Amino acid sequence: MSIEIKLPEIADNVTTAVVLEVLVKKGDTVKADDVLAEMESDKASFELPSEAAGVVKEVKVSEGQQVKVGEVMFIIDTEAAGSKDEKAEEKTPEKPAEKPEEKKAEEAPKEEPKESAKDEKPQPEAKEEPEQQVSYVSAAHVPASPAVRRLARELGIDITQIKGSGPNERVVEDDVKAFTKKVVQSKASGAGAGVIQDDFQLPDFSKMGEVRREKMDTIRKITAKAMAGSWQNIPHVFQFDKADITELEKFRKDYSKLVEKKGAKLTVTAILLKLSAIALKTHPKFNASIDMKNEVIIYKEFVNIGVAVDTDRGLLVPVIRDVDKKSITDLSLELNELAEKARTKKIKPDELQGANFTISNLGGIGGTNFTPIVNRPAVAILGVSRSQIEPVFIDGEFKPRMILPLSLSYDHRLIDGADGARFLRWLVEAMQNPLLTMF
Ligand code: CAO
Repeated sequence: MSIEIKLPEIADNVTTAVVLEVLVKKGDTVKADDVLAEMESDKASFELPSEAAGVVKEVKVSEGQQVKVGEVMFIIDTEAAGSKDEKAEEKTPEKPAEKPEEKKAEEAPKEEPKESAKDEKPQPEAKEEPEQQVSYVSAAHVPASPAVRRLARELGIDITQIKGSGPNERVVEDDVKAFTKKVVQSKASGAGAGVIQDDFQLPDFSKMGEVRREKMDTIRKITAKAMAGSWQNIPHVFQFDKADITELEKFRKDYSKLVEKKGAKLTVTAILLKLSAIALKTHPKFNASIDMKNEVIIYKEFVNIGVAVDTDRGLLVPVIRDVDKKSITDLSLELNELAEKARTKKIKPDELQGANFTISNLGGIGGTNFTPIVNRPAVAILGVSRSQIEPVFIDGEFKPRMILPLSLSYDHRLIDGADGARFLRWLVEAMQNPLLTMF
């Protein structure tokens, strides 16, 4: 049997209400009194509960829509599979009907999301952010009044991240305020990307065709926040150049056996690590961070470089420390080891922290150029694309040369255009003639 859930009478002279949030989707199993939507009228905000257990057969409203009293908002199929044992389920709350995301949370040990949030972050500063904890609980299942939910929503806070201090862990107004304060302080201290809520209203894609919804995993959440934080805060400039690496490639092939004997490959990334370290030493602004709060530039005497690694779980940035003090062979070995650890989930949190500069090499995959986003608190990142043979006009004729496209993305608050061009040119010339690095 199907029942219609309509907008009930709200108060005298109130004939409509606006849908603030739809908390269920077609196919969801609900229990009696589960909240289907959050509503707001002229007089108050309130929750719209389901009158019976069942499966959501139809969602007839969308967020922001104005609904009239008596208008049908949801249709619940009370006989659909999963809804039959409604009474039994209600009496045994320790075994609630599972939603896919809740199942996932149960399969993993409780502490794991927190751990992996620390383990897997590509941004060192992410560790202090209270909002980085992962929750698989949907907002509808967090006990809180509509007014508190609305406050959280208005402040851009994900209510599932807040531990309630009220009875049965109910989230109260003070919890939302305290959590918001923590986030703001963490952001103001430069500790992280903060809660970046994208309030873009998505259309209902299910009206256009079949869709599949998947919970973001930890790395995706952290990457999304870190990248959005960088993009919103850093005025990026992108500089492009090309290096003729014909001679360097000959050298790399001739000497790769030396490195192979020690157990790693001599790749262009390892060579770029070494050359970038020297470039950072000779161009200190690129080895710096900006403290905007105190209007200070922090120049670093050490040279730690992050290398973007493509893993099954997404982008990770292991950091190689004191690159300037290591040989290319040692750097090849360490890069190999860290990339392997990142790909096999063995990377430790401190191995993902503290990069002064980043190298992102997509050349193994392809592409002619790209513009990577600066990895805060660093101020620049090098993008490396695929090298290929190109005709170059030398001494009156075209000659086939191996050309490597490079891009440099940098923070224009600290680095001027001429600095950016000089830095990248220095790297290009160093690749073409490494002896120059000794001047
Ligand atoms: N141009 C042409 N070929 C390249 C190249 C380039 N720029 N860079 C690497 N290659 C080749 C290598 O020579 C190697 O070829 P062989 O298999 O014939 O020896 C092959 O591509 C694979 O290289 P590799 O990946 O094993 O080694 P690497 O040291 O060059 O790169 C790493 C290591 C970790 C940077 C890389 O594996 C990787 O994960 N890259 C993706 C980085 C990424 O996702 N960036 C985007 C982040 S968002 O900014």
